[in-house]
Amino acid sequence: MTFEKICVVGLGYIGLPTAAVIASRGIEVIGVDVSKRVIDTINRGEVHIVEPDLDMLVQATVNIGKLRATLLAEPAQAFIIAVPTPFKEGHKPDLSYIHSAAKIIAPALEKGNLVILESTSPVGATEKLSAWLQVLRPDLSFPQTAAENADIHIAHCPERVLPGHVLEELVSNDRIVGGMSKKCSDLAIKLYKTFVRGECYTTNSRTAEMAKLTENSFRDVNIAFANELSIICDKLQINVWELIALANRHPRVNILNPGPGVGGHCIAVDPWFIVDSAPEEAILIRHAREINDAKPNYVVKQVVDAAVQFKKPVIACLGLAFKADIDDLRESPAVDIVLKLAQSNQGKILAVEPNISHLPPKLQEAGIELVSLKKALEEANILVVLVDHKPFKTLTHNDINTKVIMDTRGIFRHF
Ligand code: SAJ
Repeated sequence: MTFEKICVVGLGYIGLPTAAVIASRGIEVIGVDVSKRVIDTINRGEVHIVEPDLDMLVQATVNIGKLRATLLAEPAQAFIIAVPTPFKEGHKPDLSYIHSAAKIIAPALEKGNLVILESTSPVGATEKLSAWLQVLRPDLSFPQTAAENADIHIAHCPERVLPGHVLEELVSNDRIVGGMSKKCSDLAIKLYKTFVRGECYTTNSRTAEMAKLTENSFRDVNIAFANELSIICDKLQINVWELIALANRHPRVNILNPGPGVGGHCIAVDPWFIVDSAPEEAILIRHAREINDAKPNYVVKQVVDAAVQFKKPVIACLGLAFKADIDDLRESPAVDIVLKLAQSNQGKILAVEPNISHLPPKLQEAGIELVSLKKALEEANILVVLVDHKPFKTLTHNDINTKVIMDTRGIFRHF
């Protein structure tokens, strides 16, 4: 089979770049999303998210007619599902977006089609997707019953791109291809080979699901180690950045960076899927999550303690995004910290976030002001670095030396 038309469901941080990259290879791509605003934006050749070079690629592929966005799925040879998989109460995975995606693509499915689930998923989700599709399309056969002879082929191929480097990593990263049968894997590899330069490794869908969760849990556990170390160092009056730099000179030590906590919709979420599947066994993984989730409260307490020395403290928080040089505020520890500071009535709270133009309503309602870096430097007596955005890293000693500094990212570690 050669792929001439592909339908990508979910046009967010993963779906849109994937759709645009595939379209740039000359394949017709139909992007499907539930948001009319998102569809209209893309069809104008514009983007609704910040990701380096994505705007140019979307504009180019829309202009040449290879990328088009719609509300409904259309018949295609392959369907790529890239919808969110957040957690709900009790850190239980919420598969409702995958279920909705199944309902969206079901009417368009035809014999011979390939369906790929890219969303990060708890173990067993791909089999669930296949079972849902089976119920929605009883006229077609699926791999859980028909294996190699199924009408529809299904695979889990988790996305592994790093926000901020998505376009480059989409092409260069290796892929894990977890087919529900060998034929499913073979077809999925064929599709990825249209744009992936990295290797494609095949396995079954459950191992592919667990591999993705394992990668993000590995990172979470390692960040938890760094965060715990930073708290220990505060107590022992040791500069954690110097300590880590020194320890990392050992050939087999590579400690990550402490920070204000772990954010985003991946690392702060995915380990819970393992904990949910094996609650008795996932002790370290759960503990790492708890350590990282507790870090924002620790930072708030440090700032509150520092604010006592001022009659009317003005606290400028540098950065709201969950990490450097992106606009994504989802699950951001910085947002959590800024809100908690506002709620603790410490004084005036200013937020500097160069990647957004207005504050989300909950921050506005809390009385937080979005200001320029210049204004923050003029007014603040306490500076709290929450994100290591590029413009903050250019600040000099003279810019900040009259202020109390709480640097959770270590950008002023050399001053
Ligand atoms: N962080 C630290 N210290 C560090 C590294 C990160 O505090 O040393 C914090 C960041 O500031 C951020 C959070 O962790 O708040 C997560 O950032 P990240 O850069 O580690 O990861 P994400 O969430 O942007 O992307 C991760 C990546 N996974 C791994 O590196 C194992 C990416 O490859 C995945 O595709 C992505 O999750 C995903 O979609 O699952």
